[in-house]
Amino acid sequence: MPLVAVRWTTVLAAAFVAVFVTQVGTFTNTVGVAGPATQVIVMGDSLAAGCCGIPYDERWATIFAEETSNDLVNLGIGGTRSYGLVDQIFDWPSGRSQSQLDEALSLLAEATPGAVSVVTLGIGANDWLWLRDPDGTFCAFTSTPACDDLVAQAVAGIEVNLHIALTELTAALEPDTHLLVMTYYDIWNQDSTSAMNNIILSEIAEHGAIHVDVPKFLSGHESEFISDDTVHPSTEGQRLLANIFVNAIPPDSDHDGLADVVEAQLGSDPDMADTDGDGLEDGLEILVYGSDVFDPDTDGDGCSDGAETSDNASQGGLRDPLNPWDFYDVAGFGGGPPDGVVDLANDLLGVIQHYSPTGAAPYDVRFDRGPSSGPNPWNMSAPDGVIDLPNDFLGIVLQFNHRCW
Ligand SMILES: [Ca+2]
Ligand SMILES: [Ca+2]
Ligand SMILES: [Ca+2]
Ligand SMILES: [Ca+2]
Repeated sequence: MPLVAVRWTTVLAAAFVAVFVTQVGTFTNTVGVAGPATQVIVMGDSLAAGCCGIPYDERWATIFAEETSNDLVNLGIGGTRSYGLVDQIFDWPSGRSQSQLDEALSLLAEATPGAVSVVTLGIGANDWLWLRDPDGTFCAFTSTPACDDLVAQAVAGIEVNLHIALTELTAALEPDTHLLVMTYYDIWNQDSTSAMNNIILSEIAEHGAIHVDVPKFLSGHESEFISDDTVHPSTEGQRLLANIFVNAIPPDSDHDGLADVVEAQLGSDPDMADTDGDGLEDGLEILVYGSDVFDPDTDGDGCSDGAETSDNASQGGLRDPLNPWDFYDVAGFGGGPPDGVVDLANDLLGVIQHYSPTGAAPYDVRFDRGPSSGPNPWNMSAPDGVIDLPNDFLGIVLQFNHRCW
């Protein structure tokens, strides 16, 4: 899977998320959450339970509960599978006497009316993630005929167990309790993940649950949001997941991944998925890229946010909508403003004309870029004061003829 070249800094991401969370924090009292007595019940595996060195307060479930003003009841169990959800009693280390599903059903049966505001469920990935075929091949990495059979069986098992879980949960829920069910970002084996997600989607539809579309936001951005273990979200990923879950609470009239109440806070159009018409949906702009939902070209480099985040490099893609230096279009015909194409006469010859590795005249900042900050050579950084061979001449040659508007 190609990684989209987004290279926003951690500082920028953190600053942006802080702003966003402040905004969602103000909406939580408007979604029918009736004060601190309500609960969210979180069910699932290690994605729900949290793991791998992420502190409790920084896990998505904790943040989600806080942002929706709910008390958290986290039933998640690391490593569990869909049959474990339904059948398995984890008496160690959790000391439980019921399966995770039965525990949730007990809580729902005992709850006073209105006490449970949201139930979330994420299950399935472990069913196939650790499968090995008889030769010891790790099926998550390699497709072999034996692995394909094993994965197919695992996916069929997910269907059976998810069907049981959703049937019993929906029967136990009050009508206004939100049941949020997530689909999975691709971890290793894309076909297996797709097969599993298709099962999950059909079960969601059958039971009238709410789809939490995690892959829509996370797939292609693994390098930003997945931790070094290659499976679990990093601290940034946990916050992203929390925001995705918060925004899945309906209504989201235009299905762009931002709840109507959040769009009301932002001022974006709740009935238009792409408020500024730049080809990038509002949810992706806000939750993933940190770009401006009102400005089609957030960084003002002449290339739209939608084009920069596409995977077509020659049309301006594989760039960063927050980096104004990664589309090396300098001057239009006759030396006017940028004309949307990195061409010979205006751009490449301009760099050659101003070539001056010692920083002497004729320096012109328009023809200067800093070194690439990767992953592609055209992902260049701010002017570094010299118009030289590696950053500028090669930098512009390697995006020669790229065009974007
Ligand atoms: Ca929306
Ligand atoms: Ca947009
Ligand atoms: Ca731009
Ligand atoms: Ca840019």
